[in-house]
Amino acid sequence: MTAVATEQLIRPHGGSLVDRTGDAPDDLDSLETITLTPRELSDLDMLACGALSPLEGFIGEEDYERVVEEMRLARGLPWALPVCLAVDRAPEGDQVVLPGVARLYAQKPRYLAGRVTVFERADPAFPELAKDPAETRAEFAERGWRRVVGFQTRNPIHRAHEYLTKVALETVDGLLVHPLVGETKSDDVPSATRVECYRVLLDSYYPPDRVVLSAFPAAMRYAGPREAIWHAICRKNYGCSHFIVGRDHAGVGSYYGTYDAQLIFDEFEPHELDIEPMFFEHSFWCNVCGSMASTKSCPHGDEDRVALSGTKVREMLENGEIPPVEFTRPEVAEVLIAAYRS
Ligand code: ADX
Repeated sequence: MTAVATEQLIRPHGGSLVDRTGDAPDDLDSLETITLTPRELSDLDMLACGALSPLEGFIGEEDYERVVEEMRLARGLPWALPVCLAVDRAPEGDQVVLPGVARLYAQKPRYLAGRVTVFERADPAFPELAKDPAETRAEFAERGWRRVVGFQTRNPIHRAHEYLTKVALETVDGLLVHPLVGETKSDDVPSATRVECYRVLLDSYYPPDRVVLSAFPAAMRYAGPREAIWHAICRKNYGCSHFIVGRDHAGVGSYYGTYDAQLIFDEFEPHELDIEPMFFEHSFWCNVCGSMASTKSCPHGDEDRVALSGTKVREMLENGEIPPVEFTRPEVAEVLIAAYRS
């Protein structure tokens, strides 16, 4: 494929990529300091590099209310989750310094709004996988990709994930595997182990000239449907024209309906989000088909289907048992077992 201009890629949300990196103010030492939670620190970093375009800072009351009630910013643009900075009290001055990280979760009573200027980016968890939206866009253009599908995940990659990404890849130019590496709940598999899983799977089973692996610095909110919209908008900023939404995207337990995160896309007019969601039914391995499938493509019954739950797999790994190949590739299972042993 021949290179394309970055202008030929999908446009960022709101029209242009925000860049809130800049120089430190001269009076830095005299400013009041506010400590951030890991989630706020992830948001700050994404504000800096334009991953949250068109946001230029933590949102204020007008945006907050419209986002919560209507999934829109005050200016009318779709936006699904508040990006807020909670504080105990209003600061004295109109500028503050934001250092990380407080492991403190008490709900603070106020939100501090305003533009940010980031003069020192947080150290990325995986430096070799850290790519800002401008960098993924440049890479897609260089590779000649215009139609790029983004894949969000917070789990070790299993056969269903592989199926979704490969089916999607059949219809577009390239795939961005974009695992979330910000804060997750404590029983999710740590990002270092997951990143190892993504690497071994991509090395053995994906064509390197069709896939980019990069880390998505966000923290999980477990906000299900709204998070699916938010994830899609962020990936649009990274240059993705398509975004995969499968079963219970960004869900937790059985709190949301299995396909709520797909249905919510109907609340926007066609092309308002611009990025195209690619919806997938619950997929599984079918012994009779001898392949991955979903109820859309497989006529067989439950007795022929392998749909292991995450809990069941965790139990197997804890006992040192290798999950069946129908669920996890052996290369990935080895990484997981080694991680559980250590
Ligand atoms: S998530 O919190 O990032 O959504 P996970 O990493 O499990 O969790 O899922 C990544 C993506 O794959 C999501 O779009 C999810 O809906 C989809 N997905 C995961 N498992 C399946 C499955 N068995 N069938 C269909 N889609 C799935």
